[in-house]
Formats: sequence, C-alpha cells, structure tokens
Amino acid sequence: MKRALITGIRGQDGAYLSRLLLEKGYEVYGADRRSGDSSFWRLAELGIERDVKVRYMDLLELTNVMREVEKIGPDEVYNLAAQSFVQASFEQPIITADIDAVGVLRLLEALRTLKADTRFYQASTSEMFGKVQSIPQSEKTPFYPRSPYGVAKLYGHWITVNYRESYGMFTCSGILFNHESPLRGLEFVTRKITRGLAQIKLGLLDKIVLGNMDSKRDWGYAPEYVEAMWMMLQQKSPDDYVIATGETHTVREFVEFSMKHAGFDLAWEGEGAGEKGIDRKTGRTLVEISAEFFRPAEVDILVGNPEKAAETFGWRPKTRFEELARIMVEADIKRIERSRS
Ligand code: NAP
Ligand code: F7E
Repeated sequence: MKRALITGIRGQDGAYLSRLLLEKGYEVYGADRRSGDSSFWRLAELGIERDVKVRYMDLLELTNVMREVEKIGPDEVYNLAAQSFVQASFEQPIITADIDAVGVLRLLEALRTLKADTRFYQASTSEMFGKVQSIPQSEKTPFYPRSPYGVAKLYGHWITVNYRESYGMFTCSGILFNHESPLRGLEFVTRKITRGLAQIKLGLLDKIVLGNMDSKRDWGYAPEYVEAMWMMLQQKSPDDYVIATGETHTVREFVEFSMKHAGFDLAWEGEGAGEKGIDRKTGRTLVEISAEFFRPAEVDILVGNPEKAAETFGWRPKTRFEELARIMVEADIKRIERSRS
C-alpha cells in the first residue's frame, strides 16, 4: 500500500485528491495546521472524513514538518498548503511568502534530509504568468507575477525545480490554472457568485457585490485537476506541466451563465463602477460593483496550453465552462435547501 502525505488537507484540492488516492488504494495522511476549526466539511461532503489520517503539521514550523515526515515516511507528498487568496496576499505579503515560498523549502529540506526518494508535487499556479508574455501560456512562457502570492509561488516553483536538478529528487511543479467546484472557498469569485445566487434565489440575500468583471480566466473543474497531480508523480521522470482547459472567459460571463442556471434573466446597465446586473423579469438589482474588490495590480487574462500533459500522460479537460457554472449553482442551491429542511 502506497503512503501519501497531502498538505492543505482542509482545502478544495486536498479533499478531491484524498478521495482519488483512497480510491486508488493509498494510505492517505492529511496535514492540518490546527486552525482551531474542528470540522473537516469538505472531507465530510465527500464521505471520506474517517478515511484520511489527519496529522498536525504547519509549514511554518520546520521541526514539526521534519517529525511528521519521519513518522509517516511517505512515498508521495502533495504540497497543496498555501495562503491561496490573491487579494489577501496584498494585505498579508509576509505571511504569504513564509507559507507559499519558504514553506515549500521547509518541506523539501525535510524530505532531502529524511527521505529523499519521496516523490514530491508542488502546487504551482498560473498566477506566476501574471502580466502574460504570450497567449496562450505554456511551460515555456516567461513568468511575470503580479501579486505577492504570484511572487511567492514563483519561488516555490523554482525551488522545486532546483531540488530536482541539484539533488536528483523526484520533484514536479504542476502549473495549474484556476479550477473550481462546489468545494471552492467562498472568497473566490466563482463560488462567491454561485453561493450568492443560491442565497438570492432562496430569499436570503439582496445582491452580489463584485470587483473587476472584465478579467479573464481559464476555469476548469477541480476533480479533473487533482488527477493530473497524481499522473505527474507516476511518470518515469519528474517534470513540470501546465494544466488548463485552453479556454478563457470573463468574470462577467461566469455571472451570466450562473444567472441563467439559477433561472434569472440578466441585463447589464451602466458602465465601470456604476455597472449593474438587473433581473429583466422583476427589475431588481442582483449585481453591483464595488472598488473594495479591485486589486492593486490585476492579472487581466489567463489561458493555458495543456498540450504537454496531453501528450505525455493523456490528461485532457472534460468539463467545460458553462457546465462548471451549472454544477456549482445547482450544488449551492441544493446545499441551502438541505440545510433548511
Ligand atoms: P485552499 O482551498 O485555499 O486550501 C489551502 C489549504 O492550505 C487550506 O486548507 C489551509 O489551511 C492550508 N494552509 C494554509 N497555511 C498553511 C500552513 N502554514 N501550514 C499548513 N497548511 C496551511 O486551496 P486550493 O484551492 O485547494 O488549492 C490548493 C493549492 O493549489 C494551493 O497551494 C493553491 O495556492 C494552489 N493552486 C490553486 C488553484 C485553484 O484554482 N484552486 C490554481 C493553482 C494553484 P486552513 O484550512 O487551516 O486555512
Ligand atoms: O479571482 C476577479 C478578480 O479570487 C478571479 C486562486 O485559486 O486562481 C485563484 O486566484 C478574478 C480576479 O481567483 C471579485 O479580480 C471580480 O481577476 O476567484 P479569484 P484568482 O485571483 O484568479 C489562481 C490560479 C490561484 O493560484 C489562486 O490560489 O475575479 N473578481 N470580483 C473577484 N475576485 C474575488 N475573489 N472576489 C470578487 O468579488
């Protein structure tokens, strides 16, 4: 039985990856930083709360990381832990760097010292492309991060490459574009929209307030993206891969498709900060814009080229943009209905 250690076990990807590895017969250890929250709601939603062996491990504490690595002796480590919210990284750049950059190094140092034959996955990100230098972005596109989060993740990426090249360790950096699901955190724009719409539909909220509606993202479906993580670690040799759908859409389009699935007939009125989303049937304002949600520096467009992953290990995206919006809207409506019954 293979043993995997997943950091960031409470997060969206930690839950889907745990389910995948359990299905494949792995013994799954989940590293939790002990935030004080005793509920593992994502693992519970997937029905695997009792199957993951949770261990306390904070990426800020090297000796803690070393002790856990030594006790568990993992065959594979998936480093998913991060301060992952781009907007928060402008307010908390130092803690973001400590976790998302130096945290990767702590884990790699623990592995180099204690179990250098462990296969290692680093959760890198399309945010490293930032102010994009070409369209679409591939493994060969130069990086130009636009946030403290992107800059910290770039360190994580290069230190992962460096440990492969310096010490011959099996380390892979997965450059994943945005991936969403009903388990996405509420602070991210897709889930903010689908949860907000479900609340509006069921009479629990007046309107959704958003920021930049024009930014474009390559949005995929998270359960498919964790499969790519596992596939990377099963190859003969370690490498870095872009994982994306190859399509890009604006935040505005995500609002439109979600509205449609929630049964609203949306019309846009006004421009810039004065733009509003109005329900044609009732005349009610459902979407407003606020400066609060704009970022000091924005990533205007992301669209990835996942060809290398397709050619090397046959990974291809299946769920497309509109379907993703439908899955998320329906899940949020069902969740609220369930909690009320
Ligand atoms: P997520 O839901 O925000 O989960 C991240 C997890 O990391 C959280 O459970 C958090 O714990 C944990 N964490 C934070 N600081 C930690 C620390 N000091 N020590 C240990 N654990 C810590 O993120 P996700 O969407 O699942 O993404 C997984 C990874 O992929 C992240 O590294 C993210 O940056 C990266 N990524 C995500 C996407 C995407 O679109 N989802 C795309 C590219 C890359 P708490 O629950 O206690 O806060
Ligand atoms: O923003 C715009 C916002 O926070 C997407 C993380 O998983 O993916 C994620 O980072 C876009 C941005 O995700 C609101 O300005 C408008 O242009 O959902 P987001 P992100 O910043 O792309 C990458 C790949 C990661 O690695 C990250 O960990 O939507 N936007 N209005 C808004 N964004 C938010 N959050 N809230 C709004 O109200």
